[in-house]
Amino acid sequence: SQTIYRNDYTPPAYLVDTVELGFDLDPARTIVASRLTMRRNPDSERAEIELYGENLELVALRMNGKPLGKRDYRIDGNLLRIANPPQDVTLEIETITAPEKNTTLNGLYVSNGSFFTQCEAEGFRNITYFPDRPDVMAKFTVMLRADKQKYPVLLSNGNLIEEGELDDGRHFAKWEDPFKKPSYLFALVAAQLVCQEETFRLKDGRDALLQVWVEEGNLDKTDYAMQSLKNSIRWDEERFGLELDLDRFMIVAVGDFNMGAMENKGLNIFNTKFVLANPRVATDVDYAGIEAVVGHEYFHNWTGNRVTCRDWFQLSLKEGLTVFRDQEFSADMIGTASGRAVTRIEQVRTLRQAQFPEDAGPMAHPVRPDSFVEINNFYTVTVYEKGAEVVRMLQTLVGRDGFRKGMDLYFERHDGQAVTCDDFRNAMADANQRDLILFERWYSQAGTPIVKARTQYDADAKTYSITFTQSCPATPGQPKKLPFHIPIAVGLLGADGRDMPLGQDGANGSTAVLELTEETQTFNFTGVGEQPTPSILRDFSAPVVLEYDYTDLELLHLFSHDSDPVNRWEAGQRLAMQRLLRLTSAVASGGKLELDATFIDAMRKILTDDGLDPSFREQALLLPSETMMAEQMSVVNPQAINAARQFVRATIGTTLRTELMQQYLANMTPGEYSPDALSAGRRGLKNLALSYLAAAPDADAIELAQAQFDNAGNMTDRVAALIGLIHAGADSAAPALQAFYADFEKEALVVDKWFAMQAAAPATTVKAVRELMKHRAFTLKNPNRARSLIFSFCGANPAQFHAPDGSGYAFWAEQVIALDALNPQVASRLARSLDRWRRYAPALQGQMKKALQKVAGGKKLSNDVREVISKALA
Ligand code: B3K
Ligand code: ZN
Repeated sequence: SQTIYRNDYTPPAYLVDTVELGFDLDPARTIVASRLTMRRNPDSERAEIELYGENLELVALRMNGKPLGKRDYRIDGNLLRIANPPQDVTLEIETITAPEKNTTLNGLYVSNGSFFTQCEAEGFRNITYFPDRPDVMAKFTVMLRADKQKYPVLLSNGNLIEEGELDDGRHFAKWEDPFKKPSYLFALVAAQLVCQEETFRLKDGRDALLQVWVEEGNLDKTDYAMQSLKNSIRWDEERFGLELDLDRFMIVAVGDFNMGAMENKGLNIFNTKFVLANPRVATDVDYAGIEAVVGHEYFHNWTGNRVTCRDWFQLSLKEGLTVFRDQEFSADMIGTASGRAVTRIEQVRTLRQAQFPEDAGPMAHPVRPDSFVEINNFYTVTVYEKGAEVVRMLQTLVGRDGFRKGMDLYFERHDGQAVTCDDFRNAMADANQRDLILFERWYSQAGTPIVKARTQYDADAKTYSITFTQSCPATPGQPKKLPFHIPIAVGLLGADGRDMPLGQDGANGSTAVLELTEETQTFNFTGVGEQPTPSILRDFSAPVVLEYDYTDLELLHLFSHDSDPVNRWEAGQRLAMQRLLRLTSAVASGGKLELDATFIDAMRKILTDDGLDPSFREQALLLPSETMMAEQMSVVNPQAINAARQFVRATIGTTLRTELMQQYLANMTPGEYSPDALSAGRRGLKNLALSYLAAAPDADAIELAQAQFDNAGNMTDRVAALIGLIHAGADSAAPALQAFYADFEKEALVVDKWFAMQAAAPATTVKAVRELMKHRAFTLKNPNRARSLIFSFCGANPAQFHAPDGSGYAFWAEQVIALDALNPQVASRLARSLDRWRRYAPALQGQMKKALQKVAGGKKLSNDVREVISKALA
């Protein structure tokens, strides 16, 4: 395994203008014929054709009509080189692959008897020899041939230009993509599928054909994906002036898929999880996921496909930007200010739950990494979610209109090109005449910056000052950091809870965006008539850790009054976190467990404030997760964390019993199910109330959960009730689980939920997980199923996973090794579970190290897993 460095980039020696691909599809032996027209790249000095190929049987290779013999080319590992070719070259290549043997789900593979592809990042080289790098963009024409009965539907990118019958019961379809694209955006599907379709009028008056393809029995679950696609198309027209550039846009759902979905040009391939929904099988969270992912993949058509990445180090150029776009889309779909704030709160939660730990661990890397062994390991929360934060900060700095101008300039300059993160930043800077030189550090430096704030009020002068000091912890390969350019949105609250008018430059009414660019800087406010309570980092204006010594009184004030809903929520999280951490040490030292009435009263006030959206109240009442608590401790004690958090939940359940019950009843959503944000928010609050009631198990709460389970009219309520029963340890939990399985055993995505609920349940031991693995519905081969049981246990059940005897780690090691033999990309994700091993007590650390070493010693380890494990052990 070899490390690849960003600074080693060189342009390709040959470019490809056109690609003609012919597929004779057969699960055991698929023949791929490829014809490439290539020419010397004027931007390169080198005179060599380089083609990548993996797991291919090379049958024939011709250059300009002449067969090439063993001496005319060299194959080193996955690279085929032809030295000193002429200026213009036509290459003809014939290869054979065995899709049915491909368990990696990378390249061309078979799922439930049909053919699918996944080519990003470097999967195309498993299909044919090709300059498989994103800066080689070519026009593709694709001929598919296959048995008509088994594979009645033949799809590829772009437009269908011909189809017809062949001998022996076979048929063909020819597709042409009018746009140049890199090979990672190639796709084909040959399958037994049906579709929901619709013509949709675009803004410029053209009609586009939209299709959602699924297996026969799932046609009743495609409405929401179709609606989300139409909403996405409209939204991109309106917000960014970007139109669909094809006559046809297809979404295809497949049950075996390594990630969420893939933005192949005109032929998006999706994990069924992000397509299929009806109220019976999908939860509110599933619906929101479908909207976001359908949007995300559609938005890639411009940010990713029309303008793509020069090399894979630039991945965040398309991913960070496209996540930002899908976040804005989801927020705009809700429409209300408080709904928007709730989506923002969820983003902050994801960052703290997953990205901050990554940024502080052995796999920490900049948004634009400097090196990698396996690029698939860098489709991370840092590249995606922190990358989206970086784009969001740009919008905060140049304003919404300025951001649009920057986007317009970006497309004006780079449409049809493969470019870099610098090109994007430069477009933003140039369109707004802004200096964004220092801002580059957000792309080049890893680690979560820490911003310390100190404040001073001068009553006589009526001035208030905030001094910020920033620092950033060392990360692998980056011992010292330079200051970041950090937008910090600030408001000041008066004693009456209202925002004070700000006499500060750049102030926009009651919120000022301060720009911290040095290590230490002081900002002054004038005309401040009373000692304010500062609301710092409003709307989470930068992905940093803010340290400020808030008193409880100040936090309570913000929690009751801050006009910025994100900081209002944040104040509650701070109050809760302080208590959770105090209780965790009390548990560990055998001290007395107590929760103060002040905190309970604050929670009660929010819970019963009918002036607030239910979805906001739900967010405000949700406690920081066990993972977030662990990140705050110098030595992590998973069992004490769990016990402390359970104590707080049970105490809330007991002391607020009346109010929780009231809210439970007040937020029922009778009538027909609708996934809209308001209804989902009501269900969310109601089900959170239920989970608190069930955390303090009394007979009534269990009865309530049971009744909800029996009468649920949708999956959201059914799952919430079942989780309530399971977590309460109710006798009725086992029969309910059985009934649930019996009702839904034919719905793979619901069976996933069934495994996941059990995996995350507090009483589920390693041994119980091993038992569940013997269930007839379990298989490691399907990524969704593996994730539902094994990943859920290792990630969402820390108190059991970190069992003191090390049995969780031994289990983890076994599963990483077993998965790696089938599917390295999936295995490598699971391998990340022990990233933070050095933060645990010595006894646990020793056990974890042993498990890591066990995996490291595996004989046939993939590069994917080896990279993750060796970085963890380094
Ligand atoms: N671009 C794909 C992810 C590909 C992952 C390759 N290991 C999906 C997305 O981000 O939209
Ligand atoms: Zn993406």
